[in-house]
Amino acid sequence: MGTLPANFKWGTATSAYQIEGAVSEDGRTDSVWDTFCRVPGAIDNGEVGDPACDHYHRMPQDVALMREIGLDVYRFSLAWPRIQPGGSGPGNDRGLDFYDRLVDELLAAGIDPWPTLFHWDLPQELEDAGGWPNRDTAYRFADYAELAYRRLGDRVTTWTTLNEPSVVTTHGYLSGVHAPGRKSLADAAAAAHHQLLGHGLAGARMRELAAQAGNPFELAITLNLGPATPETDAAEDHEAVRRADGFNNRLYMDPLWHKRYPADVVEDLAAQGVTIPVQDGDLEIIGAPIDALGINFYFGMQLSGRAEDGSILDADGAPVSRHVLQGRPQTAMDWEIMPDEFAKLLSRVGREYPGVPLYVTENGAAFADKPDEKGYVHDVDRAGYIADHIAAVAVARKEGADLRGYFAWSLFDNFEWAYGYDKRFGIVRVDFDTQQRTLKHSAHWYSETIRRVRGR
Ligand code: IFM
Repeated sequence: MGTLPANFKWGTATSAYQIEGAVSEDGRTDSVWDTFCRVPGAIDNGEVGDPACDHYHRMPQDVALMREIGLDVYRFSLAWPRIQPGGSGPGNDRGLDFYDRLVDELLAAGIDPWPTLFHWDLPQELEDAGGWPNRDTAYRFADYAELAYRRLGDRVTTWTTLNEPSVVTTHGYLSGVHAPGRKSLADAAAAAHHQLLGHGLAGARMRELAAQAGNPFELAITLNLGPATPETDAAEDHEAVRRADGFNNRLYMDPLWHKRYPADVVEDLAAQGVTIPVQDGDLEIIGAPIDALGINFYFGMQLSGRAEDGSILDADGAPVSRHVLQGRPQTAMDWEIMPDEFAKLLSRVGREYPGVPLYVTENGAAFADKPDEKGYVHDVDRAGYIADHIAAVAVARKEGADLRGYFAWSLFDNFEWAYGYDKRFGIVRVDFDTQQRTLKHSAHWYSETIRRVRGR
């Protein structure tokens, strides 16, 4: 699998809404996902994120499992509506207490806590006030970050602001397949900008508090970057790739690195009557230095700029971007498996956006697991997927990308958003009837790999 250094950081990742359950306990209020789950037909089988993995009540035993696997890092997210019910006002001590205990439990187990402030569970009240398309949400986010930082900042040394803002933009506000289920390009563009602004404001606020307290920390953001390749050398296929790369990748990377939005994306949006609502000073705030970039990767797409009938414009007059399968093996999400594209993507980030350490903060696969009578899953497919992607990390490092860690998605089978519980990404199986946890073959394999690379 290539060469990785002994100090490479190994972890797993989860998110609050996908594992915690206890959605109405200890003062937590609804997030947009609680609301979305009540929309008939929004989630497969009408499932909801409660009790999910019941992690809220089983946290100590879950941390013990992480210790058994031998993780260096546990990446999790904080639930905004648990810490600041309703999305404004004072912190909720009972919600904060949970994360306080989690951080202590992790540190006692020798595991580095990596909280993410926002992994999609926006307080419903903020969505009612306009959600991420409303500029005020960015300021509310900084206030919430302060509450979290004040409680945990003495022990947490890496803070991630956002997880995958592009998914919130495209799935939450453009296609509407995720909460809050809106469908508007103008809202999507505003949501993208205000998430980035929230990132910048929250980072600045936490840096200020850290300086006062003498507690330095590393600031990170996690983006899911998807490589796109043209189906043929035709100009329209290259154009489809440019648009996808622009809207999904460069729309986030360029303001963070270069304090500007990519001119071609701004033009694409203008052609559809949409402007990114940037105000004076925003890009300075967004482009303030970060200490780490988290990259989430699952698949890339081969694109054609022509519809099957050969036309280059769709019914609304917009340019066609058609996903064309390459005939590669697929996961249970129907995502084609392409570790070679992952290596290229990581090398590209290292080359085009240098100067910041990189971490793979999510990578993994759902497969149709077949547990035996004891709940054990011999998932050689998942272990193979992870092995091939770790090998891609080693390739990219060789080509100069400053990759320092790999976190498998996910520690547990969990609530996979609009797919409910059917798509299992865990290296640990969760029996959702009994909440029994069972390490899969992939967890044992991961554990052995970590110990081998670490040299102990
Ligand atoms: O489950 C999600 C996670 O919440 C964000 N990244 C992708 C994962 C798999 O779809």
